[in-house]
Amino acid sequence: MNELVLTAAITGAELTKKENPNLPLSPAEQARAAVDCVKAGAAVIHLHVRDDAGKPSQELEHFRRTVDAIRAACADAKIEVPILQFSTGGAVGEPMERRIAPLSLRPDMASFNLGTMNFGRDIFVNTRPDMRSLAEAFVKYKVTPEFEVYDLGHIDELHSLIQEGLVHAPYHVQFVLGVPGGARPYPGKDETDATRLRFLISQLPPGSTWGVAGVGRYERSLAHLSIALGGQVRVGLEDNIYFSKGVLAESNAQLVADIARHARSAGRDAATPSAARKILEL
Ligand code: KMH
Ligand code: ZN
Repeated sequence: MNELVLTAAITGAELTKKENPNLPLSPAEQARAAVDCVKAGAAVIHLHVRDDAGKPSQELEHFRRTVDAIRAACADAKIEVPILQFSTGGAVGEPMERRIAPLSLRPDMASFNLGTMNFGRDIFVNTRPDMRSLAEAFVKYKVTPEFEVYDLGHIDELHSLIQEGLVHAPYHVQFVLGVPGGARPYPGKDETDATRLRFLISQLPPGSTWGVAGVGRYERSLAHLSIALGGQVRVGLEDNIYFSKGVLAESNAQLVADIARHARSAGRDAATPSAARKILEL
């Protein structure tokens, strides 16, 4: 089977070290985490950054310093620089113009969220006009989007954007499943999850690549399902702070290594960053 593109979502915007002290926040911590994840099999780093107080930030300077730190750490470790995928989701409540701004740094990829939704106790706002401004910025800065799909209607929105000529191939879709307010897996009902995932895949634009990010306790089971169905996988502390029930993950790399090991036993080696660039048509 094809190689597995593993994405590590190393930091996120909603968590603090209170929930997991191993969450990387500073540029140096994020750089170390990125290197360790690449060594463990990750090809893509999904990146949120923080300010000096550890608060979520969409400031250009905060992205720039983390990117520089990751590049330098990869050079020191003599490893390939991973595909860097900036978040344009930011933190709940961040206005769209601030979320768009980092695209001007022209990262390899960036996330593109496809609809307003309940997000735990919050509302994650992505209005239709905002999404159209976001699409224009992706075209302007020539950044490849990763479309974040939390529910069926988000795929419909992707089709609308394509029909309006606002987004263009390649289409890479991340199914983020398990957010309270979005589509959720059925614990213990693997067949139901497989049926639902197969249906979501069947609705994608032709030629799309896709992966699954299972949130919280669904991370591992959905990763295994995606591997079995030929998809890609995202794991990391942004999505899940535990390694197993009640046991905090020691690092992002621990979560990546666990999935890479499983993938290998299922006949899929983890793709290197350059192999992943080919698979994702970057
Ligand atoms: N922080 C979440 C509200 C993304 O990175 O594009 C949204 C998020 C998605 O993390
Ligand atoms: Zn994110």
